[in-house]
Amino acid sequence: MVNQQRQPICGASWWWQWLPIMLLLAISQTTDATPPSNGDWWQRTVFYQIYPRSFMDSNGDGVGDLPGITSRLEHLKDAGIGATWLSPIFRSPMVDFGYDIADYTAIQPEYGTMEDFEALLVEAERLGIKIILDFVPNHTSDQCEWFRRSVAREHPYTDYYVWQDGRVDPNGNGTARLPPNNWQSVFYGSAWTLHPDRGQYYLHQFTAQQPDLNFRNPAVVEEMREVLRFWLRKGVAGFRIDAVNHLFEADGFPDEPETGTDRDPLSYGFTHHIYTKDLLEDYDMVYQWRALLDDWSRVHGGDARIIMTEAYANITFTMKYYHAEYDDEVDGQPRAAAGSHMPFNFLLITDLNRDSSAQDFVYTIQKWLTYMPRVGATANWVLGNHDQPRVGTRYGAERIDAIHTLLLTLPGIAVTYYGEEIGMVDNPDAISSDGGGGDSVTGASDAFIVFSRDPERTPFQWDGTANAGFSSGPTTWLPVHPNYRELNLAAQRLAERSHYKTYQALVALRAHETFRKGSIQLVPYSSSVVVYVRELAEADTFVVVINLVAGERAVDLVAVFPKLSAELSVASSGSASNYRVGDIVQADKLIVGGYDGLVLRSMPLMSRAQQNLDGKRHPTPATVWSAVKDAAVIASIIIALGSSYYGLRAPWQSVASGLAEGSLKK
Ligand SMILES: *[C@@H]1O[C@H](CO)[C@@H](O)[C@H](O)[C@H]1NC(C)=O
Ligand SMILES: *[C@@H]1O[C@H](CO)[C@@H](O)[C@H](O)[C@H]1NC(C)=O
Ligand SMILES: CC(=O)N[C@H]1CO[C@H](CO)[C@@H](O)[C@@H]1O
Ligand SMILES: [Ca+2]
Ligand SMILES: [Ca+2]
Repeated sequence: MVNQQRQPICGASWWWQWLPIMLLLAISQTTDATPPSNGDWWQRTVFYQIYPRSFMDSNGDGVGDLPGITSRLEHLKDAGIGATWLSPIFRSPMVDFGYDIADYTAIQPEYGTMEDFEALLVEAERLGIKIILDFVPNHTSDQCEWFRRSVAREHPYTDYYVWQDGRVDPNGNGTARLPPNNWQSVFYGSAWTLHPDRGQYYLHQFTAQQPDLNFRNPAVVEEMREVLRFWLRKGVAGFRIDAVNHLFEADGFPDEPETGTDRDPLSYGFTHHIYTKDLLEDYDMVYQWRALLDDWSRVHGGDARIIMTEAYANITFTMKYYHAEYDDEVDGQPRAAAGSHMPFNFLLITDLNRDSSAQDFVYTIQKWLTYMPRVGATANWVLGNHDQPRVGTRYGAERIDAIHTLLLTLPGIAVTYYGEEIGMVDNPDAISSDGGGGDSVTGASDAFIVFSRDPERTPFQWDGTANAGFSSGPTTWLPVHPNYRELNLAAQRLAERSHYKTYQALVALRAHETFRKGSIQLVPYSSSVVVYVRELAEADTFVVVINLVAGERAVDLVAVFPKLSAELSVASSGSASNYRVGDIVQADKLIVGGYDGLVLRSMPLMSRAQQNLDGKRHPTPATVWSAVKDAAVIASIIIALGSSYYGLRAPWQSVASGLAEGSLKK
C-alpha cells in the first residue's frame, strides 16, 4: 500500500527533478551564446558627482575650488570610484551657480585657473580617475559676449539666440506689447523677456539671466561642437549634458495647450510643453555629439569618450537618447545612430521615497529594465544630485546603507552625489542663509525642484575640525551641517563600521562579474522586504535582501529562489546590522534586521547543477517538492515579466541580454 502510493510520485517526479537542471543548462547556454565582454571602462565604474563650490576649499575664501578637488581626489580612489563629473566650473555670474555660463572655455576665477584644471587632470590620470565636465548647451548667461553682441544685432551673433517681436496687447493703447506666446519658464513666469535695447523678446526656458541659444542656427551648432573639441583637447573623458530636452523649440512659436489642472498662467504646470520639450531635434543633436566623440576617440585613440544626458522626461522619451534606429537602410543594414551612453535614470529619485513599499521598488526598477533597449544599452541608476534632497533626507537616514546596497548591486552603472558615501543629510539652515545669493531659482515650479536646493549643497564633511575640514576661512558659502563633528569622513574611516565602510565594501563587491554581467530577478517578498538574485553561469550567485522597515523580518529565500544553496554567506551588511561579512545564514530562515541591506553569496549555479547530475540522488519528497516550487516560481516569473517584451524564451535569457554590456559598437 505504501509502495503503491509512492510509485506515482516517483514516476511523475523524474522530469520535475530534471526540470531545474535543464533550465540551468539552458541558462548557461544562452549566456555562452553571447559571451559577455568585460565591458568598457564606463560600464564597470561608479560615477561620482562633485559640486565644485562645496567639495574642498584650498584658499580659505569659503568657496570650494579646483585645487581643493585635486587635493582630495585620493578620496575617490579610496572609495573605489573611477569617474567624476563636475558641475559647471566655467566663467559665470553665478545666478544659477554655474548653469549660466558666460564663457564656455574659461574657468570661473573663484574656482581657479586653466592651469589648476590641467593639474587636476594630471592628478586624476595618476589615480586612474576619469574627469567628465558639465556641458550646458541650452542657454548661456546674459553676460556672455555672444548675447551682448546678439542684442546689438552684430553679425554673426544676431540670431545666436531666440528673438521674437512682442504681440500687440489687445487691451493696450496700441504700442503696448505682450510676450510672443504663452510659454513659461521652468522656474516660473513667462519664458520671454523684453530686451529694451533690441526691442524684442528673447526666450529663456530657465531664468531670465539664461537666454536660450538658437539651435536652429547652424553657426550655434558649430560653436557648441567647438566647445566640446576644446575640452577634449585638454583630455576630458566626456560630458554630462544639461537640460538636453529643452534644446529645441517648435518652429513658428505656437501657443502650448493648457493642462487645465493649474490655474496660474505663469506656472510651468499651466501648459503641456509639447513645443518646448522633448522635440525630435533634441535627440538628433545628441546623436551628432555622440558621433563627434566617437570620431574623436577613433582619431586620437584612448578610451571611449562618453556622454551622460540629463532630461527629466517620461520613460519612452528618455530611452530614445540611447540610440535611434531608422526605417531606411544603409548598405543593407537598418540605419542607426548611437546616442547617450547614460540617459540619466532618475527613477530612484522621482518614483521612490521613504514611503515606498517593496512592490513600488520592484515595479520601479523593473520599469527601467523593461523599457531599456534590449541590445546596446547599459542601465544606470542616479541616486541624487544638486537639485534633489539627499538620500538620508528623502529615504530617511536609517535607510542610507540599505539604499546604497540597492544602488550598488543593481545591473548597470551607479551614480553617487558627493557626500552620500558618508550619509550626509540636508542642512535646513542653508535655506535661510544668504549663501552669496542663496538659491536664486527658489520658487521653481517644475515638478522636480520644489524647494530651495541649497540644503543639499552644503560643504563636504571631511573631519571634525573647524568647517568640517572643508575650509580654513572664517565662513563658508553655505553653512556646514552642524552634525559634522560626528558625521565626517575621517571618523567613518576610523570606525570599524560606518556608512562609508559599507559603501566602500559594496563598491569593491560590485566589481564581481556576477554584478557586472549577471541577470537579475526581483521579487517583493512582502510589502516591506525586497529580494533579488543576481546570477551568472559558472560564477557566484548573490541574493540581495533589503528591509525597508524598522522591525525585524523573517525571510524564507528558498521559497522565492529555490535554487539557492541551503547556506549563504554574508558578503555585505549595513553598518548597524547584526550580521558581519563572512557570517553564515540559512537561506530558508533568514532574520533580517530593521532597515538592513544584506548581500548574500550562494554557490555557483553550474557547480550545483553538476553536483546534481553526478550525485544521481534519489528523489526524496523534499527534492520533489522543491522542484515543484521551482517550476511554479519560474512560471510565475514568466507571467510577471510579461511575454511580449521577453519573448517566449526563458526569462533569464532576455534579462541577461537586456543588461547588455557592450556599447552600440559602430
Ligand atoms: C502705452 O502703454 C505702454 C505700456 O503700458 C506705456 O509704456 C506707454 O507709455 C503708453 N503710451 C502712451 C502713448 O500712452
Ligand atoms: C510619454 O509621452 C508621450 C507624449 O505625451 C506619450 O506618447 C508616451 O506614451 C508617454 N510614455 C509613457 C510611458 O507614458
Ligand atoms: C540636475 C541638474 O543639473 N539640473 C540643472 C538643469 O538645468 C538647470 C538650468 O541650467 C539648472 O538650474 C539645474 O541645476
Ligand atoms: Ca576657494
Ligand atoms: Ca532651448
